[in-house]
Amino acid sequence: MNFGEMLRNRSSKLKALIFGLPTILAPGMAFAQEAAAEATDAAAEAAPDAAGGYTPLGPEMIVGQPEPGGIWFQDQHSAIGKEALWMHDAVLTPIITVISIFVLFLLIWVVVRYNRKANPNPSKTSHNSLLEVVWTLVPVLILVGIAVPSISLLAHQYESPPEDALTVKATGYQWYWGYSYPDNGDFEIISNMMPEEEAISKGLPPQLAADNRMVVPAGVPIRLQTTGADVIHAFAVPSLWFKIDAVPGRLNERVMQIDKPGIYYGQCSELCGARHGYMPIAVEAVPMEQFNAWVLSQGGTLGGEEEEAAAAPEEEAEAAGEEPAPAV
Ligand SMILES: [Cu+2]
Repeated sequence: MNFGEMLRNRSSKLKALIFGLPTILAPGMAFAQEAAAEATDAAAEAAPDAAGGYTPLGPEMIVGQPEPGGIWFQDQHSAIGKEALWMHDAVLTPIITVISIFVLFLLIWVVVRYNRKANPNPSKTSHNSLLEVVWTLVPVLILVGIAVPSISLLAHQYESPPEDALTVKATGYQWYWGYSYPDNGDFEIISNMMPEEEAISKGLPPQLAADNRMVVPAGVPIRLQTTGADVIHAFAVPSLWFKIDAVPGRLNERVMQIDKPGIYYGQCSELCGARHGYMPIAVEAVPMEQFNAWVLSQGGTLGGEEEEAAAAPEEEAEAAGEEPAPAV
């Protein structure tokens, strides 16, 4: 366990204590939520194959979401996220902590040892070559030490998606998201915030749950493109270390690769007008077969379906996403 992890674990114990209290005081509330969650699970189990083999994930599959009082990063579920969190926890936080404590110690030492009462005749020293070399060299070495993992992290974050990556385009509208799938027939899903009562009754987090999620396959690279239809929005999902502006007239893109199936919540992160706070992002990562079933249930096509009508279904499934992205 590294330093940042230790701090995070400590804070979560404290949070459990503070935020657990209302739950103890209001057990009825917690019960109602659990019952609702169970009811949703039961409903989901009762109607599998309703949409051609695809069943929306239930609340038990929520992986990435903020927690009350959370002041640390959310757990990361992508390779980039893990690298970046390591950079923060194992490199930056310890260095910041040690330097802060060292400077505080120096300040206290000067105040106590060299105040007018304790040291009536101050030294007239104006130079000390050794000290000056040390206090120049040590910070330089620290910065060089930080630069190595920092620059490689930066380079990893800007790596281009592989050519066969599945393309998903997120468009920010005032005030909802549209997700289109150019490799799968270019259909678009419109995603609005789910009404609060509906979210609670389904056991989903209110103001984060969306009526239609951005469904993507887990474990494969996704070329996520963003653009804005009216003003600048930003597509941000903290548990995937993902944040990119959605700018009108411009197409931004980054690789998103999600380790495991689950639901990952985010929000628009660029002030975009009156309902900026009400355009949540709900990413649903599912195994590839589930994704293909979902695409078909939305009236989309699997990659290369028209050209390779004779191909076996499994091959088609594998080919999903291999169709080159249309020029934009
Ligand atoms: Cu927005």
